[in-house]
Amino acid sequence: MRTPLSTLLAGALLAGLGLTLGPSPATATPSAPTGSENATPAAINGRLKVCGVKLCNQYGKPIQLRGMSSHGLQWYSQCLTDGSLDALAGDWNADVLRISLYVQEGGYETDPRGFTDRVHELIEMATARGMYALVDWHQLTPGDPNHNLERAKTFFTEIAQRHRGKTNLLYDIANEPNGVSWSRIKSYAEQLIPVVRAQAPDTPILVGTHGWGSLGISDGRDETDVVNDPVRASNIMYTFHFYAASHGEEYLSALDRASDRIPVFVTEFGTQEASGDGPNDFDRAQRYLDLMGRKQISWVNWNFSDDHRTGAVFTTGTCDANGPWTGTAPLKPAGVWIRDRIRTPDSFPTG
Ligand code: IDC
Repeated sequence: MRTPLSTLLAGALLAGLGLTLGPSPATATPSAPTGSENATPAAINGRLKVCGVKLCNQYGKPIQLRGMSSHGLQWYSQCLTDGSLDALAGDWNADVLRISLYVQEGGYETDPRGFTDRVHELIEMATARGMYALVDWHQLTPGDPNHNLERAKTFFTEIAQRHRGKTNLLYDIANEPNGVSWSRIKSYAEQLIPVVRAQAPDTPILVGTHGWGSLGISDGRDETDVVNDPVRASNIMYTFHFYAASHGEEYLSALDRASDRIPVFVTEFGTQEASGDGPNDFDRAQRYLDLMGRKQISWVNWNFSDDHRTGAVFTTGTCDANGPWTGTAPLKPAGVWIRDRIRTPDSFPTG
């Protein structure tokens, strides 16, 4: 059970009055008191839509999704099991699972059929647990997404077609463009988006920004490249990634400025260094979380695996042993910290 029934009933009454319960934006606006088994983030919020610079639920109310990204499926698929996803949905109370499909480095390009099938399967597993499924086309090396445009068209056409009846999908079409200008990324997005929309006209699409998803900051540029030359498509958001121990004030203020002007979704962040390893900077990570809570910026943390690095939430060996998955016992410090912040409702009022 995700939400006590009394909270649900109260929430439904408030929702009817156009009010929300404050604490947990993504779960605070029930459509009807349908019983606790249906009180999942995806059931409550339904089809999402970009509204101004925010992400809104089926009632047009701004919400914030919080959840976890998988590690690369080619390496850590064994961390995504019935048990681990039960824990993510039921113990962590996550709203969203990001399914990280690397294209290179032993990923999609080596076995398009096998990886596409695995993504289908993971979408079904997230859906069965009432979570949103954020499908991440994890291009990284090479950094120009155009390199994989034809592959992306093939992949997303099948994904969008197969899951067109679902209301819980989000597509992240370029993980971290790097070494490439914003105008080239925009051109990629404008070629791919119509292909996806032909199958799934209403699914929000997330577009990676230049400089490894830094809104250009890591390239010595900034968000004005995007603000002044946005992708010509509706129902899209732009992504921002940060690693708290590496990315300081300049990145924080870019996120703050940009999110006033364009819809931003933080599809990946870590509490440690950009390597996904090294010491955690929980203080700075909390500043980002406070900002994102205040502005209802959705976020997804990297990563739900037992990789040896500090940014993988589970201790090494957890996945091969198939758990245990719940509670804090199997978690590294970053895992304990992020689980708390996914579980615990924001203290910020919504709306
Ligand atoms: C890292 C993985 C590591 C892998 C490396 C290269 O943890 O196992 O060898 O990628 O593929 C990102 C990327 C994400 C990175 C992560 C941590 O999106 O793929 O994962 N990171 O370095 N951007 C900033 C950090």
